[in-house]
Amino acid sequence: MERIRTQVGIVGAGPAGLLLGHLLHLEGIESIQIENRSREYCESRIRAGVLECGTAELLAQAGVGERMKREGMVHQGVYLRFRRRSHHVLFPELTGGKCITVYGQHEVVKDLIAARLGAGARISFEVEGVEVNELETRTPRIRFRHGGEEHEIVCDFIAGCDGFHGVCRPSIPAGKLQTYEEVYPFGWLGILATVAPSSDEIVYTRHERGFALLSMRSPEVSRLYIQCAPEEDVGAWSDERIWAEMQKRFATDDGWTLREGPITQKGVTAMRGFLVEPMQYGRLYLLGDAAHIVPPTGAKGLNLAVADVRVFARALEAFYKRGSTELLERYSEICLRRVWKAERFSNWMTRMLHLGNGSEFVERLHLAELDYVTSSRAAMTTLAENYVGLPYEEC
Ligand code: RFL
Ligand code: PHB
Repeated sequence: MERIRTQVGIVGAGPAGLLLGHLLHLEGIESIQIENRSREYCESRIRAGVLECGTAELLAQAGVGERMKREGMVHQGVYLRFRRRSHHVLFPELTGGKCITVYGQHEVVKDLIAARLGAGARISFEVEGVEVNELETRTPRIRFRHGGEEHEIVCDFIAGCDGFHGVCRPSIPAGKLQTYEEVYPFGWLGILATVAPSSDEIVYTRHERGFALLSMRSPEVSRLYIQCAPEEDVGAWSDERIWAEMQKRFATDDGWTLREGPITQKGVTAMRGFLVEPMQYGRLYLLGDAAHIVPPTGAKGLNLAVADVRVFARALEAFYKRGSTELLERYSEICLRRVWKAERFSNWMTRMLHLGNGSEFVERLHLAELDYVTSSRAAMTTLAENYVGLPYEEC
């Protein structure tokens, strides 16, 4: 068995794990990273698309924002569409000049993998049998198989960046974490289509047939979603059926048209809110989806992962450079303040925009809420400041 010593062992090469490895490297802190999927799989997994203002700035400051600045699309606002009319929410005038960047998560992942490997980092893809052990000690360990051989990483800290279905969170002994969960009765059927986006900015639509979302990945590629049942069978949705449903939900009275094109990817995502408290046990720290999940309606998941990484990287810097454990002790508390606000915002956006199975009274309340949000500057500011990203917690 090969035994390797490092400062930080990182489990998972999604955005959280990769960005953490990169920020630590910039501070001269050594890490080793393992991932159970292939590099190609990680680089082509289509997920989030919206970067908060602070996320884009952080990537740029860390030197991994070159391509994002060139190819990412800076958007000044979003459209809220209901009763067949679109209403624009313009962010800069409501948030002191802030915008969002539409840039695919898989592009962020590609940029980060290139930066890590370019700096000579060790990332082992396609590992198997990952276990995290001795979490209560000063030398926690990660065991895994790679290329048929057993390996063990002995480190000072383990960063659990292995997503919602990873092994890190379930390795924490029962009773040590408090879990909070909300399963939403909604799913999203998402598609990627080779067609120029039909809107200059993202469109969130509430319709009596259900929610629909129009987003994009480039001037040639559209990303669209429609509300469906959480357990919807994607096989039941032919391309023709998907476009016909989208045409109905996005329809307006002002002559706008939805362009159709070849569908290159289809998938269904169930929606949940989930988090654990604290986000840490012994020397194992959980970051990103490993610790919390939000429904995608607020576009917060990736951005929360980046915010966790920012706090944890600073905490490790304080530990290695000044011997201070204060930030490490406050890691969970600092992150959870932001996470709970993102859960709140995502819950609000989800309920307001989706068709529930509640009463007609509740449905009318949601329409009144949309009417209010699009007509009151105060209400619009609430949406805007959360969407572009609340200020980072001081640390
Ligand atoms: P990830 O991206 O899930 O990465 C975890 C990595 O760990 C690996 N892994 C393991 N590695 C080693 N050993 C094991 N035992 C392992 N188990 C798992 C996995 O293969 C993977 O590579 O978590 P991370 O880094 O925390 O990043 C979180 C984001 O991916 C997630 O929050 C967002 O995608 C959520 N999300 C959105 N977030 C936004 O901020 N804006 C959006 O617009 C947005 N839209 C979305 C979304 C998520 C969606 N889906 C599919 C859930 C839209 C959708 C449809
Ligand atoms: C996306 O572009 O994939 C996207 C945009 C906004 C959301 C969720 C996903 O709220």
